[in-house]
Amino acid sequence: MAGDLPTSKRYRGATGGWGSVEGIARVELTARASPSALLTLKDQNKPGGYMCASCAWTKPEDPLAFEFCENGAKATLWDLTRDRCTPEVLAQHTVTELRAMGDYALEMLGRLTEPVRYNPATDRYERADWNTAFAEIGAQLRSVDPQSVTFYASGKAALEPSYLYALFARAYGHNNLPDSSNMCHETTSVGLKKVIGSSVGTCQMEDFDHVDAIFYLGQNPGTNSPRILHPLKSAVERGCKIIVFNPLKEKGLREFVDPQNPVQMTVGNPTKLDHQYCQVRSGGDIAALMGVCKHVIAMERARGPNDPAVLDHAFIAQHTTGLDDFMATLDAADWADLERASGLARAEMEAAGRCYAQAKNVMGIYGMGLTQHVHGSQAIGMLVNLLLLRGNIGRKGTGCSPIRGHSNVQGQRTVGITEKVHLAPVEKYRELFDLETPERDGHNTVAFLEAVCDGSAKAFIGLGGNLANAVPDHVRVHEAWRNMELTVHVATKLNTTHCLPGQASWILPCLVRAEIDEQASGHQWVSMEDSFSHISGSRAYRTPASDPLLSETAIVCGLAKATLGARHPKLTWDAWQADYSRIRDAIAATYPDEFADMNGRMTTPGGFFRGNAARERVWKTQSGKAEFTAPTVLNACGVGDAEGRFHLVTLRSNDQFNTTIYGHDDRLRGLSGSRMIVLMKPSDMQAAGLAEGDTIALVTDAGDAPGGAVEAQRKVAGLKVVPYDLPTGTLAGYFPELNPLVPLWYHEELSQTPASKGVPVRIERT
Ligand SMILES: Nc1nc2c(c(=O)[nH]1)N[C@H]1C(S)=C(S)[C@@H](COP(=O)(O)OP(=O)(O)OC[C@H]3O[C@@H](n4cnc5c(=O)[nH]c(N)nc54)[C@H](O)[C@@H]3O)O[C@H]1N2
Ligand SMILES: Nc1nc2c(c(=O)[nH]1)N[C@H]1C(S)=C(S)[C@@H](COP(=O)(O)OP(=O)(O)OC[C@H]3O[C@@H](n4cnc5c(=O)[nH]c(N)nc54)[C@H](O)[C@@H]3O)O[C@H]1N2
Ligand SMILES: [Mo]
Repeated sequence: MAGDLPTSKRYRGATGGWGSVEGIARVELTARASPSALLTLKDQNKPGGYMCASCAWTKPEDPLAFEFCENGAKATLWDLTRDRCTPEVLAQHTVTELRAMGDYALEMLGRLTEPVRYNPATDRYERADWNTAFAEIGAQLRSVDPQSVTFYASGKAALEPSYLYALFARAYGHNNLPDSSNMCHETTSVGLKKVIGSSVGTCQMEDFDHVDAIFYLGQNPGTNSPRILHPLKSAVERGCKIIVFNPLKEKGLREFVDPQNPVQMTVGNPTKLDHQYCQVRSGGDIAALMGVCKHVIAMERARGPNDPAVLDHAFIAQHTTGLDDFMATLDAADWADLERASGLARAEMEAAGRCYAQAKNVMGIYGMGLTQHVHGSQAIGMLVNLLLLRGNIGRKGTGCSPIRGHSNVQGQRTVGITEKVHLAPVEKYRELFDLETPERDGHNTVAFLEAVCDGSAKAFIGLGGNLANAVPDHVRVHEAWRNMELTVHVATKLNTTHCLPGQASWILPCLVRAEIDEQASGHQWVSMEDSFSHISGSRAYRTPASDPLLSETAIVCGLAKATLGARHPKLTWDAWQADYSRIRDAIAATYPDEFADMNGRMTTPGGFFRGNAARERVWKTQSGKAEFTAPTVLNACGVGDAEGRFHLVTLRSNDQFNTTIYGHDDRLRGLSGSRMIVLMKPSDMQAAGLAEGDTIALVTDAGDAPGGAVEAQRKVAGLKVVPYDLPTGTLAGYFPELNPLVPLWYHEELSQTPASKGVPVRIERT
């Protein structure tokens, strides 16, 4: 299918509605889920049921009849396929052949059923048993320097296995604990923390009942967090105004038909969502928000003696620092420069400024469109600047909220999966387990990949994910990846990373979220944290896809025992594996302020809230206040404009979950048939002499690596040009197909998140 000429019929339906029902039905067919899998969906995101394995949007206290979206349903049905990737199926192909198939075909082989090990002599994965797998992996880990080993986590594994995974890493001897967050919201963890002292969002569900305006930047809810559309729709129906900043006119931000509302489904009158749509160019948010703030300040200065203040002076005086410097930067900024850097007209920024000033309660919501830029933390800082001007944090109906990705990515960080020692519960490990942990910070994703490329990384364990394909610089990384001595993957389905075996390589298959997890003490619960810092229990009722499957918790315990032996008597792997409530006791003992009585509270409808200081206007920043920051750049891209240079946005289609591709349609954008496409503004096409359907290559145009090293050319060929409504100079296409274009060194300045939303490229005709 890939490579066929795409059809670009404009999708006329709204987000949600019948289209989403069809979308689910199609995946049910493609994934070959068993008919009873559809029944399983009714338990999704319900108290007593299992939590969705797709995004991290919050689980409401009072769930809808079907508290899942098109894409959450797809994720579950995809997990519950009837196809099985058994050792017999694997025996039919060499790993070299498998690698050439690509992620879509690999996942279509079905669920992995038994542990397999790589045999270099036959270039095949072959059946193994759990005891051998644990013993041999443990022995090999004992023989290498722990500092050369990395334990990756992809954001899906629950709090219980994640807590143990981090503990295992540190007991073994490293802090090399990158997770998918390093490619995602790490910019939030660092950038938001810097300015308001919180590494996570401050909003709660009830804020949607009071919000008057929402600034919605760089996030595509129709595809990536569809359940947020319900509170957005209710807010709009109450009169809330949504001001969107996005280079693409994303359908999900324009209109919504509630698939749970029979009248709206029948009559089909969608709710219009956006009040104003600001089509910023790639990286244009810093300048756009500066323009908005500039106008708010101008309104304050222009007000008459009897007019109410525009700024919240009391809040600013009591709670913030840095306003003067920030105002000086705004005053020095020229409107023409702001227009150029943002791609917006002055009038648009002024209109958004008026809307901001007129709204009593404002929320800022954002996603990858802010975080995946070289100056992404400055963009987040600018959004916070805007909110602080009128005290829009720490009050009902206000706040700043990133929309998180994987269903437990935020929670994995909360319970210790972090490469940064100062974020690890080192004292508690000592107190509870007599454990001295390594003092050196570990590798994040970029540092790990650099170690892979320079040969110092010797072993990799992946708790989920498809890391080698989710990262930048495929060509360089894939070549070096195979030089590792040991690669181990805890996984549900086969993917490209598994097909890049190290000298020794194992795949350890695990249960999915919707499957029964039975241990010595009985049927287990697990738990996860959502975008709003609520912790919910999850328990599943599906029979596992095969008998030999183990839970992620059991696999982590098995690996830890085999590696550490009896070295740490207080690390009770057997007891933890037998009864997960004991792991939750350990989590509660490690984080008493947030997780006290975790076992008792996790079944609260909607989960329990672990609290947020910034929401209470307690600012855990360096200054002890919320910080206005003056941006040092106008555009968030790391490389500026030049003749023939475009900035490429890599994004998700409606038919994928990261590297898991469900199909070749992107319904809400009206695209179908191929993922090898580049979206381009018609006038840019004309200027470049291109017509619809022309095949081109994109070549990276970022200059050389810092330090002057000349790097291999980065190029993706065979891309079809599709005309699309985009700002001048901005192109868009799909992740992960376009990842070979992102240089490993092209990442966010503070967090090292790869800058996948503003990749400088030029076009080559082929
Ligand atoms: N169905 C489904 N759900 C998912 C995922 C999935 O792949 N499929 N992935 C999950 C994960 S891990 C994550 S992190 C989230 C990701 O969810 P999102 O944060 O929505 O991520 P993207 O799809 O990458 O799209 C980001 C949006 O930013 C816009 N954008 C790009 N560049 C800029 C810019 O410079 N400025 C602004 N203002 N906007 C810009 C794009 O047009 C796009 O609408 O979704 C999660 N949920
Ligand atoms: N160019 C570009 N690159 C990007 C992005 C982008 O927008 N543009 N987005 C980035 C972002 S936000 C993220 S989060 C990363 C994602 O990076 P990853 O998290 O590494 O990738 P996924 O595609 O989510 O991983 C899919 C694989 O996880 C395994 N899996 C699925 N479910 C389970 C489970 O329940 N347990 C276990 N153990 N394994 C499971 C399956 O084998 C599946 O093939 O990619 C990043 N890369
Ligand atoms: Mo993500």
